[in-house]
Amino acid sequence: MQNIEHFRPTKAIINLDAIKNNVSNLKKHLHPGVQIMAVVKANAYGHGDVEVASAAIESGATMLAVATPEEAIRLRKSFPDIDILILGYAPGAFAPFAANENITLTVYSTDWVQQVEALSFSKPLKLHIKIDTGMGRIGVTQIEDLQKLYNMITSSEKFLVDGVFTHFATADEEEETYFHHQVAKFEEFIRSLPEKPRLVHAANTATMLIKDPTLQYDAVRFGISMYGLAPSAYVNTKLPFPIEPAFSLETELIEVKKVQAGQSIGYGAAFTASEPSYIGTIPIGYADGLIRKYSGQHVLIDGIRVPIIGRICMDQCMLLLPAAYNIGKKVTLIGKQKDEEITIDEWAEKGDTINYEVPCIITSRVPRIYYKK
Ligand code: PMH
Repeated sequence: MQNIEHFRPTKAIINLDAIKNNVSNLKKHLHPGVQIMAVVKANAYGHGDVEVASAAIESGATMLAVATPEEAIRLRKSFPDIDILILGYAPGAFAPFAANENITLTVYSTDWVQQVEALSFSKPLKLHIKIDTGMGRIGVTQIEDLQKLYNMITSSEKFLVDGVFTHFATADEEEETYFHHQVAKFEEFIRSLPEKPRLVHAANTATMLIKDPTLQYDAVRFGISMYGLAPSAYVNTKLPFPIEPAFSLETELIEVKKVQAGQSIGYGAAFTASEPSYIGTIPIGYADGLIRKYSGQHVLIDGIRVPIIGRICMDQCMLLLPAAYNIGKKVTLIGKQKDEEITIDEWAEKGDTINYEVPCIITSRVPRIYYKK
């Protein structure tokens, strides 16, 4: 686990066994033949794209999904044979490159197809048509537009319709009406196609785990719970199997000092000691993704909860210690120590956000160190 290139003690530890267990457990809940598309966009939700993809593939994922051309190209270098789908926008100019690299693109606009048709290709370009059934993001919204797009693609030898998909806006919520409206629209659109493409897919984590397992179609797009996090508090109460978080965040005390009552700490002198206190400094700050909103959040030392005090600086922040710990003492920001655990969900609540955002915004300055048995 020790990597001599990383001198600063601040590290994200990624447990690849947890990723593998989460994918294996999911697989047991899939109908025979349903493929797992591991959603590894945004550097695998901040966990590390290549390593997470490897672990997911070892456990049964047969496809990778990303958001951008750059993410796809990076993964293609490590995985020459696996299907890679870009779920988001790819500019037309990328299409010949995608075809050459066997990267599948998402399509939703006839203008885009027209522009791309004019380019020359070494191989056919694989496409998945995106249907917007209610997310309001990208995708065709009218059956006539779907048919026009489908006909345009299938009448050109440059393209191959490999899939069709949609994305649900409320799969992680208790509400049913909007969700079922989206499902009905998707099925109506699929029925309108002269031929079913190889891969129909719609389910994200929440859909397949709790909302409606019958919506697995040909593939499921497994994201947040592959990382051991529940898509929402509502889903968390209904999970069909326990999930194991993969992301921990650790550092060490780099300074410990005793201050007197009345002494202030940090920018704006925002914290003032009310009694003689030990203050610890840790080398992690907002440039690492520890945004200032996290001031007051607890971290763990010796299994004891200790608060971050004052304003978080760019590269450092300060803790109110219960004792005069030694420099070099391990500090766990996310993860377990003894019987205590600080979860990503706790950080999300403190930051008024969702768990997805917490590891995503831990910046590349924090090395990801991979752990597996
Ligand atoms: N499919 C698409 C098209 C997505 O955008 C996402 C996640 C997933 C599947 C995976 O969802 P899951 O992690 O809930 O399983 N996309 C996003 C997003 O754009 N913002 O937050 C999550």
